[in-house]
Amino acid sequence: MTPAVGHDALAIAHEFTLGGEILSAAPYGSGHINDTYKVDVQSERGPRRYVLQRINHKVFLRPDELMANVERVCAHAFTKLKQAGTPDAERRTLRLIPTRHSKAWHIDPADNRWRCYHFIEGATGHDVVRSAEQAHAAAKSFGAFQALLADLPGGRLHETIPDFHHTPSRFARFQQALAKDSHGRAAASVPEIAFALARAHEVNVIVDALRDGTLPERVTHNDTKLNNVLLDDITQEGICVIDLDTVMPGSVLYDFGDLVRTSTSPAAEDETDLTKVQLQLPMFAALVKGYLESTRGFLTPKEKELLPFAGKLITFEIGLRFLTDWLEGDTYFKIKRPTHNLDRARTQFKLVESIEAQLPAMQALVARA
Ligand code: ADP
Ligand code: GN1
Ligand code: MG
Repeated sequence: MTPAVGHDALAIAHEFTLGGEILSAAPYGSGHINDTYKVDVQSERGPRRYVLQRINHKVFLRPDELMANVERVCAHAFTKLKQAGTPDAERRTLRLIPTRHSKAWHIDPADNRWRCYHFIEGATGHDVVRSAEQAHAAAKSFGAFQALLADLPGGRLHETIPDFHHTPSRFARFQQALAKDSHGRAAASVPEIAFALARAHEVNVIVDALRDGTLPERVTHNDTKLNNVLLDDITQEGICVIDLDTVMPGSVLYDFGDLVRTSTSPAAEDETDLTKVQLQLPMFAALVKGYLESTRGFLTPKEKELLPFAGKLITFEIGLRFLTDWLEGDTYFKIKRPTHNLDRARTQFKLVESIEAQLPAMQALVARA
């Protein structure tokens, strides 16, 4: 999908109760799915910033259910932080700004759904990990997020994307894309296709264990890449988990796994110099430490044992999704260059190889933790 342009974000911003003169609305962030804008407002109390987002309704087919989830999750997290006396609770969870009609989201004439959040100031989402402190902070935050939602009232959340982390379904979709080869691209990705096909036997591990009850279903984030947690610019502490669109029932293993994918390699997700792509064991150690600090109270032995494998499985799954999107003609992830999805698939698969080579060391590290 090429980045969307042409939405009048400035006009949409006026639909929300921003309490001041709206000065500008400019594209913001590096997410692959939604259209995000930073909105600058001059209020009586000084300058204020907000985040305005158009929900990608080609990806999220039931945006109203998605927003119902987001409202519940934000309200629960904020209430619990307040009850715990957390001093800066306002900065530690996303908070929705109501529309002029007191709704949590706005529907424009073209049927797009828009929502607006307070801007989390003084914190940044990083695309590439720079230090073990950052890895530790990110894992601790996502673990704390899972702990915070363990007692979410109101029943099961909606599945905003059914089978989102059903790796065997992702594999089947890849096989269909390969069989169809609708854009004649398979010939340009022979090694990547072979890499994927050689790993078919491992895709069932987590979904099978969820189905037979060996692993518990919990409320999980499901998109825990490093840039979906904002780290304090001064202390590097994890401040706020963002991108709540895929918060739904799942396995904590996919959450931990995506931290391994995005917070252990010194290279970007789309790095084309594959010699730079590798799992750095000290970063993995920092992830394990941070994650266990928040989750020790509820994690089962089986969940703990599978943490290293989860890093490999989700890196493979996301690589598979990039490769599938490449074969299908780039209809899902935003791209900035023609081979962007193929480049991303190659990077993920290189990281899978690096994880495979270090799996025993990772397992030993978790066993000692
Ligand atoms: P996507 O689903 O497209 O990844 P995100 O919700 O992750 O969208 O938002 C995209 C980017 O916008 C984030 O990576 C982050 O940098 C920034 N962002 C999102 N929400 C906020 C917020 N409330 N305060 C500050 N920055 C934010
Ligand atoms: C997307 O929205 P964003 O950019 O945080 C994707 C994730 C992928 C990720 C890969 C809803 O995340 O599943 O892991 O790209 N989100 C959705 O970078 O598909
Ligand atoms: Mg994001």
